Amino acid sequence: MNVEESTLRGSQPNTDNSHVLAWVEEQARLCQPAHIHWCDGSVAEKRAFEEEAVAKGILIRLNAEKFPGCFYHRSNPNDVARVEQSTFICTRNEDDAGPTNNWVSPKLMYARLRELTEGAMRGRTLYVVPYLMGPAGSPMTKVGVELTDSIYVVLSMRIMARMGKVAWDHLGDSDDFSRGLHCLLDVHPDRRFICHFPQDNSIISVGSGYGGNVLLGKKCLALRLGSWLARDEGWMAEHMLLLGVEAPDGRKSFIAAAFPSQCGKTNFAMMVPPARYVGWRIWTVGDDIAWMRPGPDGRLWAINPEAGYFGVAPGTNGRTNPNAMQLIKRDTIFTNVALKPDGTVWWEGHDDPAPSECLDWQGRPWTPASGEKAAHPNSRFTAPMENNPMLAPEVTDPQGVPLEAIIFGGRRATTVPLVFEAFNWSHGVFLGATMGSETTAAATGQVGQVRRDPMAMLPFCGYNMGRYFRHWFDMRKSIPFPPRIFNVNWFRQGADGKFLWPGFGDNMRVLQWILGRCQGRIGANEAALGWVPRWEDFDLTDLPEIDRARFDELQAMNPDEWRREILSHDELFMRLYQHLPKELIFQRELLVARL
Ligand code: SAT
Ligand code: MN
Repeated sequence: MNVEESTLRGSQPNTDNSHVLAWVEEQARLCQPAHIHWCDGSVAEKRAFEEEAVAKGILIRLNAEKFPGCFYHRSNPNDVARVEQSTFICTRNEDDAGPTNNWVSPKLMYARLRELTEGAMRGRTLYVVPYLMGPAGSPMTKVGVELTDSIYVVLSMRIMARMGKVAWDHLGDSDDFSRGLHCLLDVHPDRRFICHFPQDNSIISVGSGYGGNVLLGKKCLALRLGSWLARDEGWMAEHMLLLGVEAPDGRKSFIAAAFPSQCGKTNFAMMVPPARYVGWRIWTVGDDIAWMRPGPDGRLWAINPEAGYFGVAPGTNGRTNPNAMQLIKRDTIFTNVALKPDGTVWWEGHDDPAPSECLDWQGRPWTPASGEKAAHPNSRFTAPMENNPMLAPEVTDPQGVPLEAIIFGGRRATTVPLVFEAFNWSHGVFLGATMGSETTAAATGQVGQVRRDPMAMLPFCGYNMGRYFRHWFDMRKSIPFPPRIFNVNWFRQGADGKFLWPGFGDNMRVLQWILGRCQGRIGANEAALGWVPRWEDFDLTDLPEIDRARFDELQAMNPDEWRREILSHDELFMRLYQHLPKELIFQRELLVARL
């Protein structure tokens, strides 16, 4: 224990970067922690943090035989999801944040946050967490430093990013890093602010201990600040999974797909093809975020800046995501799921039947008769990507992977067909920009309302959304061989309210069609919405429930529904009107004409 105690009591700076030292000193003077711990990312340090977190009741060690290296955590019940109403983009001009973001001037917000963070770490430890977003040695990689007083955040950041010495090595003596400060405060919703200062490359997050609000590398840096940096530097930061499809002849094709939170990105990225796809394999590059830039060969190349998965637990099982079930058996932190008496975990939609008794996500005794959910609908697993049996080896390639297709998809019970292809890049940008999706439990608020969620970036775009669309159109000029763009909807329902499409592994059939199109192997019908699959080209072998009638229902385009859909685009277009690229208006007119 001696070594661990001394590790935890505080440590010497493990970098001599003068910009880092000065900034940490300034923040420490503000927050007044009792100790400062400079994280090195080592295994010994991780062990010591785990011991301390268990001793303090922040983590519970799970059954060491069944879940080696796994821990259980409960967040404050008032703090279980991202809070869009408390998330701010603080630019000097309000117009730079745009109408889809909450805005407060940096001056005002810094002052408010200064009051909240002054002395906020008294008696506590401030952890200095250096991390990389992206593989070491990649020209795309960015350095972040997060100062936090939460040991749960430190342990989670160690999973989600490349954390420790590797980041100092990458940074050298440069000043080019994102500065992040996180203080738990009293975890009260009234004092919860997730603030971004893109012009200072900095983030201050207070009053929350929940993933998306506090693992600052993820949404805050990789998407909100990332999208800002990307526009300035000529690349793209997107809310997209990345996967590789390997054909029996060994050829790999890479695809990016944007779906809103809780719409199955993790499941899709880890998909196992149906048995009839002999020799086909899906490799995961990333499950949430893609950084993409034009390569010297004129194609669009993408990296996954993350190193772990922060996946939704409920509904994850051996059918929906067998690879995830494998990878979360080790080294995983579970948050807000149910805890069984034998030190294992459970959630709604697990392979195991509901336990006869357990503790629910709030620590209350639960039985199947309780009439409430045992796991919170937004409960999560945090697991390192190395444990994924289908992790793409290319994930550490500094150049990333070349993209053949970009897929947009929302959660829509009606209106939107299973799959169609954009006529070209501009039309594809229009499809992404007008994407709608039903809201989920990933953010606090009402669930199941259709809202516009352009490119699945509504909560994550760090600047004016109209200019973001402009950036998408402009990028085409530096990508001579752009990926083709598709739209999918796994969630369409029949008149009986049941899903029409089985989803999960069977999404391989949609991927097959998409790749067939990208590689010029199959034709398609030209329709009002885009190119649509011909029945005879679409592989439905071993899926007897999808007969011709059901396929037509899945692909149906109802003009009345689409007229309503187009009217509902207007709501977003009006808000963004000032910076809305004209191309979007023209695309809309063309669509109306085709209808
Ligand atoms: O909660 S997170 O923002 O980290 C995940 C998500 O909502 O996409
Ligand atoms: Mn996400």
